[in-house]
Amino acid sequence: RRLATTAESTGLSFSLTEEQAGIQDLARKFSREHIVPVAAEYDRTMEYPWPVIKAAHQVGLLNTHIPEAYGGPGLGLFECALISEELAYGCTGIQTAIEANGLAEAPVIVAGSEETKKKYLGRMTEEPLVAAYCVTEPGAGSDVAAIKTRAEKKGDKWILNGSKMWITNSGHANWFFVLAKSDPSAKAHGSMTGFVVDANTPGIIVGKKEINMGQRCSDTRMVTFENVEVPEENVLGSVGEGFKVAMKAFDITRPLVASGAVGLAQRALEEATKYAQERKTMGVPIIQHQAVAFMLADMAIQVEASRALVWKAAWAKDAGLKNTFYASMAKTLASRTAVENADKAVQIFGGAGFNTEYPVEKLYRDAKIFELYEGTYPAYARCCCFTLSSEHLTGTSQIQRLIISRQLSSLYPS
Ligand code: CS8
Ligand code: FAD
Repeated sequence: RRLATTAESTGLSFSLTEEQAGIQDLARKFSREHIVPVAAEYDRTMEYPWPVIKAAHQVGLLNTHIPEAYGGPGLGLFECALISEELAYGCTGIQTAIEANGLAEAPVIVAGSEETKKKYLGRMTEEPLVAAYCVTEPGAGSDVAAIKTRAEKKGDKWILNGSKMWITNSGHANWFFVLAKSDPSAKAHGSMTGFVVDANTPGIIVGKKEINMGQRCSDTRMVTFENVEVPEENVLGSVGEGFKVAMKAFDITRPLVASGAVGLAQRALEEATKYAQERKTMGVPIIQHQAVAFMLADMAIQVEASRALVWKAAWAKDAGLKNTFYASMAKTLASRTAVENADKAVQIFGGAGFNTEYPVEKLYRDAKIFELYEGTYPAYARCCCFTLSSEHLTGTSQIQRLIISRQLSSLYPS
């Protein structure tokens, strides 16, 4: 049974249009020229990659899904995925900083009024600014419905109080998307509202930059809201609709996180293949040892399979279909691929793989977060009905099996 049945069929094709190939070329060239050469240094210094972000803005590689009506290029999710993969090939820390803009913008695109879109999306296209998406809290990550940040209506303003944790781009953001409980007495999912909040509003306290295992130039911080006044017009959609707005944003961004993971996995494959042809042991290049060649083959298979699923998830969205199912599958498979390919690349490099002079130890550190942010496995359990072949997934594979069995009965009723 197919889930996507309502789109008008254009036939199946894996070839890109001339325009898509042009967009991919632009992003590839940008990544090779502006990201690859500086990635290791940004990793070392952990500085925020402003010069790269500004250059990306200049060539149109930032805010790529902002509609033309608000000054953006209005690209489809598929084209955005092509870009995301290429940027991630260069450095996923830099790509995350860039994509986090898209994440903050997504709720505004999904639910913002015309005025809000003009104001907050418009300014992103006019100058190189960044924004942040504030949902996770110290006490609530996977379980979004458990957030505690409060929004109370006072006259024509909303007053926000609470803390958000692990917020990407927050130290540099011009504005925030904030999810808060506007009516704690309402049923969990109807108790939340989404807001756009200008970063310079009094009462916002941005914490220290967190020092993470990988993607170290990406900026992650706690953000605290103390009696922060937000005007009524900055409510996104309706009061009580915030949870769904926050989730709909993921339908746009999870395929892009997944394509970022594919970019990292592709990079690992390329670096390992090149090295395996140069490095000799027992008188031959190590690629001639079947154990090494088969690792490379597995890496290539995983990249192709992950990319195909990303493309399907993006295609479904562009075709106007609900893509949550495929977005979650793509994110789950691609993030595992990134982790496994980076691991294999380090293995193939041997001792050199453990050293910062070579590119793969960074890939290894950068990869893990793809399995954590934008939802860990359980978040996908309800959507994902396939299993992954990794011993690391014992618990969550069980959850996935549970879900498979649940979905099977509705897919194939007796
Ligand atoms: O809580 C959900 C979840 O997704 N948790 C994971 C949270 C997460 O992913 N956080 C990421 C934070 S951002 C981040 O990490 C950024 S990383 C840096 C930038 C990277 C570059 C981009 C859940 C666990 C999946 C579900 O929670 P539940 O509380 O069990 O809710 P449900 O019962 O599933 O749903 C409640 C209602 O909401 C509706 N819903 C759910 N999903 C959707 C989508 N679209 C529309 N509506 C949705 N996708 C659902 O249908 C329910 O509606 P009802 O009307 O109540 O039936
Ligand atoms: P928890 O929810 O506490 O989960 C802990 C562990 O328990 C995980 O292994 C999880 O898989 C498991 N678990 C949880 N629930 C279940 C269950 N029901 N069944 C089985 N196992 C379960 N958030 C934002 O809002 N905006 C951002 O910009 C952002 N950027 C981030 C950047 C970085 C670098 C990091 C590290 C995080 C970022 N996050 C952001 C937060 C991220 O989305 C959360 O960390 C993630 O959703 C997991 O939540 P948690 O850390 O609270 O883990």
